[in-house]
Order: sequence, then C-alpha cells, then structure tokens
Amino acid sequence: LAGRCRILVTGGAGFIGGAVVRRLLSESDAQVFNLDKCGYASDLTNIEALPQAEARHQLLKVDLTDAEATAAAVQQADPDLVMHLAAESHVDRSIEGPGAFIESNVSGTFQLLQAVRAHWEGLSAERKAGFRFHHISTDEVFGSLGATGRFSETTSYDPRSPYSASKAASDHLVSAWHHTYGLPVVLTNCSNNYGPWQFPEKLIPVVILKAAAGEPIPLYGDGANVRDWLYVEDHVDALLLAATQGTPGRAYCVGGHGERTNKEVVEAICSELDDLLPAGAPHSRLVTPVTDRPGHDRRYAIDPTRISSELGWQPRHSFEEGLAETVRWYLEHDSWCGAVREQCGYSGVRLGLLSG
Ligand code: NAD
Ligand code: TDX
Repeated sequence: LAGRCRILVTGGAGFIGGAVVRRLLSESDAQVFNLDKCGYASDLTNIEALPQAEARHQLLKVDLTDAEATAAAVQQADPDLVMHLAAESHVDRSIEGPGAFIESNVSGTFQLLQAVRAHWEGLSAERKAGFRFHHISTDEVFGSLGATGRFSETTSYDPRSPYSASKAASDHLVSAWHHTYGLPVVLTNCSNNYGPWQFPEKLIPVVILKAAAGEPIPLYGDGANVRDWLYVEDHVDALLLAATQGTPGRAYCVGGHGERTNKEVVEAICSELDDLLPAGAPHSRLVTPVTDRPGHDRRYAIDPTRISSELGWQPRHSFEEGLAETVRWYLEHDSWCGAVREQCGYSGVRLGLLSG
C-alpha cells in the first residue's frame, strides 16, 4: 500500500466492502476506518471475527447524506486513501423506490467528495502527493449490449435503471472533482460480483437458498439475459491494484471473461446442488419463469484489457471454481442468511419471492 497507513473504506459493512476490509486487515498493517450507515445489507460479523480487527478496525456509523457527520468522520479517519464503496446496490429495489438511490449514491457521494476535498487540501505536500480517492462503480453505467461487443473505458455512458443512473451520476461527480479541483481520483467499473457474504437478494444467493429449500427458483423473463460474473476476491485484487497503482484521473473496467446467461447460472447452481444435496429429482425442476424486470438490461460484458495490461490484473478463479466455493459457503451458513433476512424484515423485493 506504499505508505498509505490510514485507509477510509465506505460501505465496508457490505458485501464487497467487507471483502476489502478483511483483505486490508489480513494483508497490510493499515489502520482501517469503516464508514457505513449499517443498513439492511450490512453485516460486521465477518470482520469482527478477525483477530486484527480489535486493534486496526474502527467502525464509523455514519450516513453519507449527513454532511456534518461525514466531514467529522473524514477528519477522524485522516486518511491517505479513501475507497468509496457505500451505495444502495440492488436494481430491483431501485425500481421499487428510486429515492434512496439518489440520496445515498448521488447526494452521499457529493457530501463525501466535499469532505474529502477539504481534508486533501489541508494535507502536507508529501501526504497530498500520495493521496488517492478510489470510486468503486459498476458496468451498468454503460447500459445494455446486444449479442456482440464489450464495454471498455471508452464506451459512452447510457444508464437505464434508477440504480445505474445514480451510479453514473456519482461517477461524473468524481470525475468533475478531479478535473475542477485536482482531487487525485481513480475509478473502477466492475461487472457482477458473487461470493460469500452477499446479501440474499442478488441472483446467485437467491437461487442457492431457494433451490436448497426446495422452493421455486425465480428466473426473470426468458432467462437469456447475460451477466459477466466475477468472484469477489478477484475484484478485491483489482481494487487494491487500481487504488495503489492506478493513474489519477483514469478509469479501469474490471471483468473476468465470465459471461453466462442467467439460465446457465441457475443450471450450474442446480447441478452443484444435485451433487451436494441429492434430492432424488434434479433441482432444476424448481426453475420458475416469472415476470421480467422492467427495463431489464439484456447483456453486460467487460473488456478488461486496460487493467490487465497496465496493472497486471488477472482473475484467479474460474466461474466454475468460484461458484462451487460459493454454493458450499451458503449451505454452511444458512443460519446467517436466515438471520440477516429476519433482522431487516426482508420479505422479497419482487413478488414476495424470499418470504417465508
Ligand atoms: P452492498 O449493498 O452489499 O453494500 C453496500 C454498503 O453501503 C452497505 O453496508 C450499506 O449500509 C452502505 N451504504 C449504503 N448507503 C449508504 C450511505 N448513505 N451512507 C453510508 N453507508 C451506506 O453492496 P455491494 O454489492 O457490496 O456493492 C458495493 C459497491 O460496489 C457499490 O458501490 C456498488 O455499486 C459497487 N458494485 C457492486 C457490484 C456487485 O455485483 N455487487 C458490481 C460492481 C460494482
Ligand atoms: O431472482 C432473481 N432472478 C433473476 O432472474 C434475481 C434477483 C435476478 N435475476 C436476474 C436479473 C439479472 O439479469 O439475474 C441477473 C442478476 O441480477 P442481480 O443479482 O439483481 O444483479 P444485477 O441486476 O445484474 O446487478 C448486479 O450487478 C452489478 C448488482 O446488484 C449491482 O450492484 C452491480 O452494480
């Protein structure tokens, strides 16, 4: 981490932020400040279980939309590096209630940028030179692909859901703070992540838990939408490289050549479960087509040439390896899944799919 010994991670109680915090605690000596509002998708048990957490991890329970609290948290953390992951992250929820996405992802990013800019401007010349603000974003800002082509850093923005529009707005704010105020920012736009500790509202954990419980597996529309899946630890590798070695002002697209239709993903999970939990009949019998998501993007795919050639990033897990690990993890942690769902009173965003 090249001397960056105080790191502020926003959204570190969430799925990807939690993986970043765990990695920073286990593979660096950095002091980690975890700014999170501790919302429905947050869980700190995976961090607090680490022996390093007591001395080197500090939770700052703050909502980024609160300008004063955000400024105070940034001042307290006094960071050399900010990794900004906090966001409302679920597309279906953004369709049900877009307001929270504008608040957290747009206004929250604005408040954070203002607080970080004030902090950065007051740093010594040496610390100022090494400082980075790393904004973590999504490939969904680029819109929807047809059957061919891939997103890269030169693809025009064309967000189509309230979630992706709010993330696109936050990307533009971050770029503007670089061009106008000189804040040394790095952006990454990553494809769909999966792995342990993902809140059970996203496709892969939903399918694992539904199938394991013998319940209908909801497949939106014709199941032919394509996502480019990346194991979360491979994303963390890319984030740490971009944060420490990325060129200020530059964006990097991250994806692991993991294109699959949703139907293929669901079938792969079912066949994994057929081996682990033989049920007499194949789990794929549970697949149930449901009404499509409004405005459902057809296909995402990333060309990761820039981050691979400039920063030497390569994913370490094939989709098959990552998925097998993930399926086993969810079967071993079904009580965690039940607990987080109960704790937030979650009854399924669409069609009551996760209730009961
Ligand atoms: P998540 O929903 O699991 O976690 C997000 C965390 O941010 C939560 O702990 C939440 O409490 C916190 N948060 C939200 N609004 C906040 C606010 N106003 N103030 C403080 N904290 C707030 O999400 P995730 O899947 O871990 O995604 C993390 C980031 O990565 C997001 O910015 C997302 O857009 C981006 N991303 C996600 C994926 C993916 O597949 N999950 C892919 C590419 C990029
Ligand atoms: O029950 C389901 N059935 C289904 O067919 C769910 C939850 C989803 N789907 C489909 C919709 C999508 O085509 O599966 C695909 C993946 O859906 P999600 O897991 O909701 O992910 P997606 O909408 O692609 O967005 C994700 O990837 C990019 C993350 O939630 C975002 O935060 C990230 O930026």
